[in-house]
Amino acid sequence: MIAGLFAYDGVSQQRTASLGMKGISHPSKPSFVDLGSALAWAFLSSSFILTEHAMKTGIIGLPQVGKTSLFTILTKAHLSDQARANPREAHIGVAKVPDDRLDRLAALYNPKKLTHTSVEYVDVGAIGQEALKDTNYAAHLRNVDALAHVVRAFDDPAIPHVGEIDPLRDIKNVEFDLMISDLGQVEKRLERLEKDLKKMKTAELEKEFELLKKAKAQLESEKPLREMQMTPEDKKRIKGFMFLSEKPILYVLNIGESTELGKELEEAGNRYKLTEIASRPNAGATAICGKVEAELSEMSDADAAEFLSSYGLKESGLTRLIRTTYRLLGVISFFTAGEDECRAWQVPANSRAQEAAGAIHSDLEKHFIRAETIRWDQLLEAGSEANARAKGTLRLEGKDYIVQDGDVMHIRHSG
Ligand SMILES: Nc1nc2c(ncn2[C@@H]2O[C@H](COP(=O)(O)OP(=O)(O)OP(=O)(O)O)[C@@H](O)[C@H]2O)c(=O)[nH]1
Ligand SMILES: [Mg+2]
Repeated sequence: MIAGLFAYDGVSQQRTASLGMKGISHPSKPSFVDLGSALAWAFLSSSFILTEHAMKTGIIGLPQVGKTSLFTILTKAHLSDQARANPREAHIGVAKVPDDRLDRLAALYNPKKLTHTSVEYVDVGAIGQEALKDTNYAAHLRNVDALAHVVRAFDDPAIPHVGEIDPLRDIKNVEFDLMISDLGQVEKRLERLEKDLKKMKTAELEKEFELLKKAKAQLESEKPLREMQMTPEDKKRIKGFMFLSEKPILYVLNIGESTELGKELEEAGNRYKLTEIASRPNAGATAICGKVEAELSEMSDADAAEFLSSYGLKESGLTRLIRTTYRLLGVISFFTAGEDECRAWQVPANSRAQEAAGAIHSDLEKHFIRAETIRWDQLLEAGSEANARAKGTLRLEGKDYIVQDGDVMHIRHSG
């Protein structure tokens, strides 16, 4: 059976028929006619979890730099004063990834449902060597996929800060703490490995030993592990340690209010000398003004747009921050579009079309035939799938096609 469907719920109905015909029964799984439950079940299917689990970003930084304020506006969380004050408690929340391309597709299809992708943020107490010795605290950070390091650049005598405002110094201090924490772990494991290798030599243990010695040298020369060149095998080998300095990092400059905020935000990286550090492997920088973002988050969309333009801004710093985090995580979005649902799907960059189909549903991956593919802007330009097909901008791609950020895909499958 070949069916081209742009929307997910079409696919789920297709599943009903095909699974029924093959007589596969899943007593614990819902009827696939029920779309809500079908999606819930999709969340449980293994390939879905691999590709579509919300990526986690840990918000770190020195005391009183604006971490919790940023977390609150990102995730629209309502924290009690008690939760805010407790440094041992991590706050976890989800932020929708804003995507203007998806919004524009939705304007074309007018779907019943519009689904963005999301990023999960974890806000922990202030970082420091003592805090990192706390296993609970460290565990929260080890579990994230990337770090957003909030750095204070705003001046406010009422809010204490160690010394002068000096973002680069603060960044180096925090990097140092991350590296010390990793070094402790590396040394402990090396000691253990040395003992084990005396008892029994295996190729795998020797490889791990060599790799960790390399990591130790890297850390001792005060370079984070995210800058160490590694083969994919080596990466896998040390994945289990969840080293903190290995995680991609986004430096978030929290700058003060200004009437020329647009210009200030743009120039902040240069002004605070972050250009070099942000251009290193797996690193990036962005600037926000926490105060203004807090005000924006209380406004209606229309008021927010007016407010932004009065500061000479096209988009909120928050939107940019979420987008940059997404890029740093090494993921891209492709879309499915239809009258029932327009939806963004998150897959690792360089995914093949067949793998991307698996992000929607494992059955689509298994029974993949081809993907009708078009760039989001070409689809908008054509005005409809039929027009795009007539113009030849709607392509038929095979299973090995590398999905591009912004592709709209329509998976043809036999199932
Ligand atoms: N002037 C100014 N004050 C800010 C800004 N962001 C946060 N603050 C204030 O700084 C104080 C600390 O903010 P939090 O968001 O709690 O900072 P934090 O980094 O989570 O603090 P700890 O978790 O205690 O380390 C609060 O009084 C905020 O109102 C900002 O952009 N400008
Ligand atoms: Mg806090």
